[in-house]
Amino acid sequence: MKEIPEQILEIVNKATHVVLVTHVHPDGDALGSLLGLADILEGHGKKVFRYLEEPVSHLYDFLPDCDLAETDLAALERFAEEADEGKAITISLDCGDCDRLGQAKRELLAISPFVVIDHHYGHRSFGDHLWLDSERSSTGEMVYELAQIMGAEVSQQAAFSLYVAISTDTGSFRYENTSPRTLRIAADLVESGVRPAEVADKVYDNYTIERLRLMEMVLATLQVSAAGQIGLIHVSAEMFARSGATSDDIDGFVNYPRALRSVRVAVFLKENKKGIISVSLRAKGDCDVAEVAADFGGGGHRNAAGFRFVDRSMEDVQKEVLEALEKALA
Ligand SMILES: [Mn+2]
Repeated sequence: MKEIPEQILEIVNKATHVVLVTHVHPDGDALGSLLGLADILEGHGKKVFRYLEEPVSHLYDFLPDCDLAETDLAALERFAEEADEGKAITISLDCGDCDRLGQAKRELLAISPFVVIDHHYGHRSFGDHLWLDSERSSTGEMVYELAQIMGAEVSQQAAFSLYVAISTDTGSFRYENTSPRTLRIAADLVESGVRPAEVADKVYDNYTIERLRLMEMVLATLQVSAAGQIGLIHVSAEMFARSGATSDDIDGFVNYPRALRSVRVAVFLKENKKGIISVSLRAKGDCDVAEVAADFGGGGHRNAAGFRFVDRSMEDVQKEVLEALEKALA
Protein backbone atom coordinates (compact mmCIF):
# COMPACT_ATOMS: atom_id res chain seq x y z
CA MET A 1 0.00 0.00 0.00
CA LYS A 2 1.36 3.39 -0.98
CA GLU A 3 0.58 6.26 1.31
CA ILE A 4 -0.35 9.66 0.03
CA PRO A 5 2.78 11.75 -0.62
CA GLU A 6 3.22 14.52 1.94
CA GLN A 7 3.66 17.06 -0.83
CA ILE A 8 0.23 16.33 -2.30
CA LEU A 9 -1.35 16.78 1.10
CA GLU A 10 0.36 20.16 1.47
CA ILE A 11 -0.71 21.30 -1.99
CA VAL A 12 -4.33 20.30 -1.42
CA ASN A 13 -4.41 21.88 2.03
CA LYS A 14 -3.03 25.17 0.70
CA ALA A 15 -5.32 25.42 -2.34
CA THR A 16 -8.40 27.62 -2.30
CA HIS A 17 -9.62 26.62 -5.78
CA VAL A 18 -9.63 23.01 -6.93
CA VAL A 19 -10.45 21.80 -10.44
CA LEU A 20 -11.43 18.14 -10.50
CA VAL A 21 -11.06 16.14 -13.69
CA THR A 22 -11.26 12.49 -14.71
CA HIS A 23 -11.06 10.29 -17.81
CA VAL A 24 -13.43 10.52 -20.77
CA HIS A 25 -16.42 8.15 -20.75
CA PRO A 26 -16.23 8.14 -16.96
CA ASP A 27 -17.34 5.01 -15.11
CA GLY A 28 -18.76 4.72 -11.60
CA ASP A 29 -15.36 5.08 -9.96
CA ALA A 30 -14.42 8.14 -12.01
CA LEU A 31 -17.71 9.96 -11.38
CA GLY A 32 -18.17 8.80 -7.80
CA SER A 33 -14.61 9.86 -6.88
CA LEU A 34 -14.97 13.22 -8.60
CA LEU A 35 -18.36 14.10 -7.13
CA GLY A 36 -17.48 12.67 -3.72
CA LEU A 37 -14.21 14.59 -3.49
CA ALA A 38 -15.94 17.76 -4.72
CA ASP A 39 -18.41 17.53 -1.85
CA ILE A 40 -15.66 16.76 0.69
CA LEU A 41 -13.50 19.71 -0.43
CA GLU A 42 -16.42 22.14 -0.49
CA GLY A 43 -17.35 21.04 3.02
CA HIS A 44 -13.75 21.79 3.95
CA GLY A 45 -14.02 25.39 2.73
CA LYS A 46 -12.63 25.14 -0.80
CA LYS A 47 -14.09 26.23 -4.10
CA VAL A 48 -14.43 23.36 -6.54
CA PHE A 49 -14.90 23.14 -10.30
CA ARG A 50 -16.25 19.75 -11.44
CA TYR A 51 -15.07 19.42 -15.03
CA LEU A 52 -16.39 16.76 -17.41
CA GLU A 53 -16.03 16.64 -21.17
CA GLU A 54 -19.66 15.60 -21.51
CA PRO A 55 -22.68 15.75 -19.20
CA VAL A 56 -23.13 12.71 -16.92
CA SER A 57 -24.62 9.75 -18.81
CA HIS A 58 -28.05 8.38 -17.94
CA LEU A 59 -26.35 5.43 -16.23
CA TYR A 60 -25.05 7.63 -13.42
CA ASP A 61 -27.45 10.56 -13.35
CA PHE A 62 -28.65 9.42 -9.90
CA LEU A 63 -25.34 10.56 -8.36
CA PRO A 64 -25.83 13.52 -6.02
CA ASP A 65 -24.85 16.89 -7.51
CA CYS A 66 -24.07 15.40 -10.92
CA ASP A 67 -25.86 18.40 -12.43
CA LEU A 68 -23.15 20.64 -10.96
CA ALA A 69 -20.60 19.16 -13.36
CA GLU A 70 -19.54 21.68 -16.00
CA THR A 71 -18.36 21.13 -19.54
CA ASP A 72 -17.41 24.76 -20.25
CA LEU A 73 -13.65 25.23 -20.62
CA ALA A 74 -13.86 29.02 -20.59
CA ALA A 75 -15.68 28.86 -17.25
CA LEU A 76 -12.94 26.58 -15.96
CA GLU A 77 -10.25 29.06 -16.98
CA ARG A 78 -12.13 31.94 -15.32
CA PHE A 79 -12.44 29.83 -12.17
CA ALA A 80 -8.69 29.20 -12.03
CA GLU A 81 -7.87 32.87 -12.67
CA GLU A 82 -10.08 33.94 -9.78
CA ALA A 83 -7.65 32.36 -7.30
CA ASP A 84 -4.59 34.07 -5.83
CA GLU A 85 -1.23 33.09 -7.35
CA GLY A 86 -0.49 29.41 -6.77
CA LYS A 87 -3.78 28.74 -4.96
CA ALA A 88 -5.58 27.05 -7.84
CA ILE A 89 -4.81 23.38 -8.43
CA THR A 90 -6.08 20.54 -10.56
CA ILE A 91 -6.65 17.01 -9.31
CA SER A 92 -7.03 14.25 -11.89
CA LEU A 93 -8.89 11.20 -10.55
CA ASP A 94 -8.90 7.63 -11.89
CA CYS A 95 -7.15 8.56 -15.13
CA GLY A 96 -4.31 6.23 -16.15
CA ASP A 97 -3.07 8.19 -19.17
CA CYS A 98 -3.16 11.91 -19.97
CA ASP A 99 -4.65 11.22 -23.40
CA ARG A 100 -7.71 9.95 -21.59
CA LEU A 101 -8.29 13.43 -20.16
CA GLY A 102 -9.93 14.13 -23.50
CA GLN A 103 -9.90 17.00 -25.96
CA ALA A 104 -9.15 19.64 -23.30
CA LYS A 105 -6.02 17.82 -22.14
CA ARG A 106 -3.69 20.74 -22.87
CA GLU A 107 -5.87 23.34 -21.12
CA LEU A 108 -6.34 21.09 -18.09
CA LEU A 109 -2.64 20.32 -17.73
CA ALA A 110 -1.92 24.07 -17.88
CA ILE A 111 -3.40 24.60 -14.41
CA SER A 112 -0.57 23.70 -12.11
CA PRO A 113 0.21 22.27 -9.69
CA PHE A 114 -1.46 19.31 -11.35
CA VAL A 115 -2.05 16.45 -8.92
CA VAL A 116 -2.79 12.90 -10.12
CA ILE A 117 -4.53 10.30 -7.96
CA ASP A 118 -4.94 6.92 -9.61
CA HIS A 119 -4.93 3.16 -9.11
CA HIS A 120 -4.44 1.87 -12.68
CA TYR A 121 -1.84 -0.78 -13.22
CA GLY A 122 0.25 0.38 -16.19
CA HIS A 123 -0.43 4.05 -15.33
CA ARG A 124 1.50 6.38 -17.65
CA SER A 125 2.84 9.14 -15.48
CA PHE A 126 1.70 12.72 -16.13
CA GLY A 127 1.09 15.90 -14.14
CA ASP A 128 3.32 17.40 -11.42
CA HIS A 129 2.59 15.21 -8.40
CA LEU A 130 1.46 11.61 -8.48
CA TRP A 131 -0.18 9.36 -5.91
CA LEU A 132 -0.43 6.01 -7.65
CA ASP A 133 -1.32 2.78 -5.91
CA SER A 134 -2.35 -0.10 -8.13
CA GLU A 135 -3.14 -2.21 -5.09
CA ARG A 136 -6.17 -0.08 -4.33
CA SER A 137 -9.54 -1.34 -5.47
CA SER A 138 -10.62 2.02 -6.73
CA THR A 139 -9.88 5.72 -6.75
CA GLY A 140 -12.88 6.07 -4.43
CA GLU A 141 -10.91 4.24 -1.76
CA MET A 142 -8.02 6.70 -2.15
CA VAL A 143 -10.32 9.72 -1.98
CA TYR A 144 -11.78 8.42 1.27
CA GLU A 145 -8.31 8.09 2.70
CA LEU A 146 -7.37 11.59 1.54
CA ALA A 147 -10.43 12.97 3.37
CA GLN A 148 -9.44 11.13 6.53
CA ILE A 149 -5.87 12.35 6.45
CA MET A 150 -7.02 15.93 5.78
CA GLY A 151 -9.44 15.68 8.68
CA ALA A 152 -12.25 16.61 6.29
CA GLU A 153 -15.77 15.47 6.97
CA VAL A 154 -17.34 12.93 4.60
CA SER A 155 -20.99 13.93 4.34
CA GLN A 156 -23.69 11.34 3.72
CA GLN A 157 -23.87 12.56 0.14
CA ALA A 158 -20.11 12.20 -0.40
CA ALA A 159 -20.25 8.77 1.25
CA PHE A 160 -22.91 7.73 -1.27
CA SER A 161 -20.74 8.82 -4.23
CA LEU A 162 -17.65 7.07 -2.84
CA TYR A 163 -19.64 3.90 -2.18
CA VAL A 164 -20.79 3.93 -5.83
CA ALA A 165 -17.13 4.38 -6.87
CA ILE A 166 -15.86 1.49 -4.76
CA SER A 167 -18.73 -0.90 -5.36
CA THR A 168 -18.69 -0.46 -9.16
CA ASP A 169 -14.90 -0.88 -9.49
CA THR A 170 -14.97 -4.05 -7.38
CA GLY A 171 -18.00 -5.52 -9.18
CA SER A 172 -19.91 -5.21 -5.91
CA PHE A 173 -16.97 -6.48 -3.84
CA ARG A 174 -16.50 -9.60 -5.95
CA TYR A 175 -13.24 -8.90 -7.83
CA GLU A 176 -9.69 -9.75 -6.77
CA ASN A 177 -9.04 -6.10 -5.91
CA THR A 178 -11.40 -6.28 -2.92
CA SER A 179 -9.20 -6.10 0.18
CA PRO A 180 -9.96 -5.99 3.91
CA ARG A 181 -9.36 -2.25 3.70
CA THR A 182 -11.88 -1.93 0.86
CA LEU A 183 -14.53 -3.59 3.01
CA ARG A 184 -13.62 -1.51 6.08
CA ILE A 185 -14.01 1.68 4.09
CA ALA A 186 -17.29 0.44 2.65
CA ALA A 187 -18.44 -0.32 6.20
CA ASP A 188 -17.53 3.23 7.27
CA LEU A 189 -19.55 4.60 4.37
CA VAL A 190 -22.55 2.46 5.29
CA GLU A 191 -22.20 3.73 8.83
CA SER A 192 -22.42 7.28 7.48
CA GLY A 193 -25.84 6.46 6.09
CA VAL A 194 -25.30 4.82 2.68
CA ARG A 195 -27.81 2.05 1.95
CA PRO A 196 -26.13 -0.68 -0.14
CA ALA A 197 -29.50 -1.89 -1.43
CA GLU A 198 -30.33 1.57 -2.70
CA VAL A 199 -26.99 1.84 -4.52
CA ALA A 200 -27.38 -1.63 -6.06
CA ASP A 201 -30.88 -0.75 -7.20
CA LYS A 202 -29.73 2.46 -8.86
CA VAL A 203 -26.61 1.01 -10.44
CA TYR A 204 -27.91 -2.36 -11.61
CA ASP A 205 -31.69 -2.14 -11.96
CA ASN A 206 -31.46 0.87 -14.18
CA TYR A 207 -31.78 -0.53 -17.73
CA THR A 208 -33.40 1.05 -20.73
CA ILE A 209 -35.36 -1.14 -23.16
CA GLU A 210 -32.74 -0.27 -25.80
CA ARG A 211 -30.03 -1.76 -23.60
CA LEU A 212 -31.92 -5.01 -23.21
CA ARG A 213 -32.56 -5.22 -26.97
CA LEU A 214 -28.86 -4.65 -27.63
CA MET A 215 -27.91 -7.25 -25.03
CA GLU A 216 -30.07 -9.78 -26.86
CA MET A 217 -28.07 -9.18 -30.08
CA VAL A 218 -24.70 -9.12 -28.35
CA LEU A 219 -25.27 -12.35 -26.41
CA ALA A 220 -26.15 -14.06 -29.70
CA THR A 221 -22.54 -13.44 -30.82
CA LEU A 222 -21.05 -15.54 -28.00
CA GLN A 223 -18.12 -17.73 -29.04
CA VAL A 224 -16.27 -20.01 -26.68
CA SER A 225 -12.75 -21.25 -27.45
CA ALA A 226 -9.57 -22.73 -25.92
CA ALA A 227 -11.53 -25.58 -24.33
CA GLY A 228 -14.01 -23.15 -22.82
CA GLN A 229 -11.40 -20.88 -21.27
CA ILE A 230 -12.11 -17.89 -23.51
CA GLY A 231 -15.57 -16.40 -23.96
CA LEU A 232 -15.93 -13.69 -26.60
CA ILE A 233 -18.79 -11.40 -27.56
CA HIS A 234 -18.91 -8.41 -29.86
CA VAL A 235 -21.06 -5.43 -30.73
CA SER A 236 -21.17 -3.80 -34.15
CA ALA A 237 -22.14 -0.28 -35.17
CA GLU A 238 -25.10 -1.84 -36.97
CA MET A 239 -26.38 -3.40 -33.69
CA PHE A 240 -26.25 -0.01 -32.01
CA ALA A 241 -28.27 1.46 -34.85
CA ARG A 242 -30.81 -1.39 -34.86
CA SER A 243 -31.40 -1.36 -31.08
CA GLY A 244 -31.32 2.41 -30.61
CA ALA A 245 -28.89 1.90 -27.70
CA THR A 246 -25.89 4.16 -27.09
CA SER A 247 -22.35 3.19 -26.17
CA ASP A 248 -23.23 3.84 -22.50
CA ASP A 249 -25.60 0.91 -22.67
CA ILE A 250 -22.87 -1.70 -23.12
CA ASP A 251 -21.51 -1.05 -19.63
CA GLY A 252 -21.03 -4.43 -17.93
CA PHE A 253 -21.69 -6.62 -20.99
CA VAL A 254 -18.24 -8.21 -20.71
CA ASN A 255 -19.35 -9.73 -17.41
CA TYR A 256 -21.69 -12.15 -19.19
CA PRO A 257 -19.04 -14.29 -20.90
CA ARG A 258 -16.93 -13.85 -17.75
CA ALA A 259 -19.68 -15.50 -15.75
CA LEU A 260 -19.36 -18.77 -17.69
CA ARG A 261 -18.07 -21.50 -15.42
CA SER A 262 -15.13 -22.59 -17.58
CA VAL A 263 -14.07 -19.12 -18.73
CA ARG A 264 -10.78 -17.64 -17.54
CA VAL A 265 -10.74 -14.66 -19.88
CA ALA A 266 -13.73 -12.79 -21.24
CA VAL A 267 -13.38 -10.64 -24.34
CA PHE A 268 -15.68 -7.91 -25.55
CA LEU A 269 -15.07 -6.29 -28.94
CA LYS A 270 -16.82 -3.04 -29.70
CA GLU A 271 -16.95 -1.44 -33.12
CA ASN A 272 -17.12 2.34 -32.89
CA LYS A 273 -18.52 4.43 -35.69
CA LYS A 274 -15.10 5.77 -36.68
CA GLY A 275 -13.71 2.39 -37.72
CA ILE A 276 -12.13 1.84 -34.33
CA ILE A 277 -12.48 -1.50 -32.55
CA SER A 278 -11.96 -1.41 -28.81
CA VAL A 279 -11.18 -4.59 -26.91
CA SER A 280 -12.03 -5.17 -23.25
CA LEU A 281 -10.54 -8.12 -21.40
CA ARG A 282 -11.70 -9.47 -18.05
CA ALA A 283 -9.85 -12.29 -16.33
CA LYS A 284 -10.69 -14.61 -13.51
CA GLY A 285 -8.14 -15.96 -11.05
CA ASP A 286 -4.44 -15.70 -11.78
CA CYS A 287 -4.52 -14.84 -15.48
CA ASP A 288 -2.89 -11.44 -16.12
CA VAL A 289 -4.65 -9.66 -18.99
CA ALA A 290 -2.77 -6.39 -18.40
CA GLU A 291 0.28 -8.06 -19.97
CA VAL A 292 -1.68 -9.07 -23.06
CA ALA A 293 -3.14 -5.56 -23.30
CA ALA A 294 0.34 -4.02 -22.99
CA ASP A 295 1.50 -6.07 -26.01
CA PHE A 296 -1.22 -4.33 -28.02
CA GLY A 297 -0.33 -0.88 -26.66
CA GLY A 298 -3.09 -0.82 -24.07
CA GLY A 299 -3.27 -0.91 -20.29
CA GLY A 300 -5.35 -1.75 -17.26
CA HIS A 301 -5.26 -4.03 -14.26
CA ARG A 302 -4.40 -7.73 -13.91
CA ASN A 303 -8.05 -8.66 -14.14
CA ALA A 304 -9.38 -5.88 -16.35
CA ALA A 305 -7.58 -4.35 -19.30
CA GLY A 306 -8.18 -2.96 -22.75
CA PHE A 307 -6.75 -1.64 -25.99
CA ARG A 308 -7.90 -0.55 -29.46
CA PHE A 309 -7.39 -1.18 -33.14
CA VAL A 310 -7.81 1.35 -35.94
CA ASP A 311 -8.98 0.49 -39.47
CA ARG A 312 -9.24 -3.26 -38.96
CA SER A 313 -12.13 -5.62 -39.52
CA MET A 314 -13.92 -7.30 -36.64
CA GLU A 315 -12.89 -10.75 -37.98
CA ASP A 316 -9.21 -9.77 -38.11
CA VAL A 317 -9.17 -8.33 -34.63
CA GLN A 318 -11.00 -11.34 -33.25
CA LYS A 319 -8.48 -13.73 -34.75
CA GLU A 320 -5.45 -11.81 -33.52
CA VAL A 321 -6.77 -11.33 -29.98
CA LEU A 322 -7.79 -14.97 -29.65
CA GLU A 323 -4.34 -16.11 -30.77
CA ALA A 324 -2.63 -13.86 -28.23
CA LEU A 325 -4.91 -15.03 -25.43
CA GLU A 326 -4.48 -18.70 -26.26
CA LYS A 327 -0.73 -18.18 -26.03
CA ALA A 328 -1.08 -16.35 -22.71
CA LEU A 329 -3.26 -19.09 -21.26
CA ALA A 330 -0.99 -21.91 -22.40
MN1 LIG B 1 -11.09 3.08 -11.14
